Amino acid sequence: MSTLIVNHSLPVVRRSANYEPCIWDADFVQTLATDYTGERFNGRVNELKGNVIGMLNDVAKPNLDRLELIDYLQRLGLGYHFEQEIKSALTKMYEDPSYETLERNDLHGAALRFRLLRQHGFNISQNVFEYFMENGSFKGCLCEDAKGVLSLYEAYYFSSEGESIMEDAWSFTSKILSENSGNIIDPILDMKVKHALELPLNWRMPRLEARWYIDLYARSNNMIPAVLELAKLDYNIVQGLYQEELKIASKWWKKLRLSTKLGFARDRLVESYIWMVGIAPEPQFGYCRLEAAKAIQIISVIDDIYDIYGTVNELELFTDAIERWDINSLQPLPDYMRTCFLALYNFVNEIVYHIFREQNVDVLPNLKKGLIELMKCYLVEARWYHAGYKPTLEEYLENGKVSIAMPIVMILSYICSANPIKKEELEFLEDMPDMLNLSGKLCRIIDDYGTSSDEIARGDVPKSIQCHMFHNGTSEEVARAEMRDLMRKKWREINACRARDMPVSCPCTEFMLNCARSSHYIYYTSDGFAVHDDRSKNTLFSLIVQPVLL
Ligand code: LA6
Ligand code: MN
Ligand code: MN
Ligand code: MN
Ligand code: MN
Repeated sequence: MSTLIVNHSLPVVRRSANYEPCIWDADFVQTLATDYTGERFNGRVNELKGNVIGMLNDVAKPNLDRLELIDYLQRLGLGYHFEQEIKSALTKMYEDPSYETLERNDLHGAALRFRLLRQHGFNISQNVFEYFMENGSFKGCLCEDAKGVLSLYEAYYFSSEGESIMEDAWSFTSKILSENSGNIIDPILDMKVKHALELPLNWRMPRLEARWYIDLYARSNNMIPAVLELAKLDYNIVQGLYQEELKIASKWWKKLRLSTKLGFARDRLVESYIWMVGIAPEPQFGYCRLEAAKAIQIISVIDDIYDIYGTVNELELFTDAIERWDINSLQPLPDYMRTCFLALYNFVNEIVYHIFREQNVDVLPNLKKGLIELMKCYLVEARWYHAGYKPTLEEYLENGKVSIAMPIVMILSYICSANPIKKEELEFLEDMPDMLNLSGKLCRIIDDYGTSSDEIARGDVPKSIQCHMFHNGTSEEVARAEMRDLMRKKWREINACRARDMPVSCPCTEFMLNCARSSHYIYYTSDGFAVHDDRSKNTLFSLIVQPVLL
């Protein structure tokens, strides 16, 4: 403990990220309201749900129609209402041996069935696409079938490493789609192609995809009015829940006044909440969204301390303080760190209290452990930066998969959504299962892709792009292309892993996938978390503020 004394007499030169202030006024947040309350619309929603269940169970419907219906429901954000019906319809289609013969001339049908079955964990082989190949390549005549090619492209994103037909499918479809995008005669199909080339469906944040797809579906010629009405009502009702949660979170943040005291750090409560809408969008996860959004806000402040504001000496003291977790020994910390420690300490204790009251389970050791690991990895990066050390990409990602804060956010999400919480499940998550290991690295790569330009400019540890550039002697452009390939590769490893179900009772696999999906969106062109641009403003408006017009 020799490092416990800070020499207060030396002037400390502090850096700044010059973050813009928060643009979402807390008073504005309190004005959010909706006409679409559950009480008012439940009757109509149940009626429409009944209609849709009838359609899903209608065995007289051609298989392709039922597959498309499932796809529409999921894209419209309605999948969670019909989990059982969807599973049983897909099981029948999976077990029906006549299916493959039927779809030999229909690339769209074959690819759609492949994608939906894979998504729901069925073991369907890539060989279903052999009928569309000759001499080892996809048939040239398929170029005319833009709809089929698009479906095959989307199906690729559900494939695993080593599936060579699917890798061919990707080269084939992405080439044809980029060549034809903008010139496809059917305007709806053309929009879908452009959208898919930006980000494929499997990489998209579900709620935003639902909002986008509602408008598109409304203009489709095979649109089913009951499905559209249900999608709009459900979107608006769930938006009302988000508004109430965000109001609670915003009041808490305003009252805490941590950003007044620590003016150098990001003040991004609303953006933190958007992260959680991305990760756990379904209505039943309200407590999880609320608490994990608060956690992301506090963690961003701490990240700014480690990245920018703190000296290495102070950061060592803070890391020690987190390890001790003792409010009786905060004297060595500078004031700003004491404030931050106390905010984190109280926040964690409040969750620990809540869970203990409800479930008689003590989650303090788990939350503490996750936070200690995060701080240690933050400290490693700070030391690397201040020593001018350049890690290899592999070494960097081993640390970066934790410093992205995904493990702690996932453990917290489990704690705030599982009931009952099980010790063995918590331990399983803490041991960094493959899914978390892979998605942690993936999220780190995606975050670096969007944030490292600003980070390097203000001074930071080499991020994944720079690690690759340094150790391979490449340009930034080449390194970026390499990182895009690495994202696809990591996703294919994740897909293989996803087929083996996680032995955890809350939808943690889905949270992890959604975390990567949200990262793709948030960091698509820039740092959409820290920087305000039209894109991030529109995102907030469509997710939280504006209902869909009925
Ligand atoms: C990322 O910012 C940040 F602060 C987070 C809290 C990410 C949220 C993570 C989730 C939801 P930054 P760094 C898992 O790009 O310094 O500053 O690690 O993170 O690159
Ligand atoms: Mn940072
Ligand atoms: Mn950092
Ligand atoms: Mn850093
Ligand atoms: Mn970053």
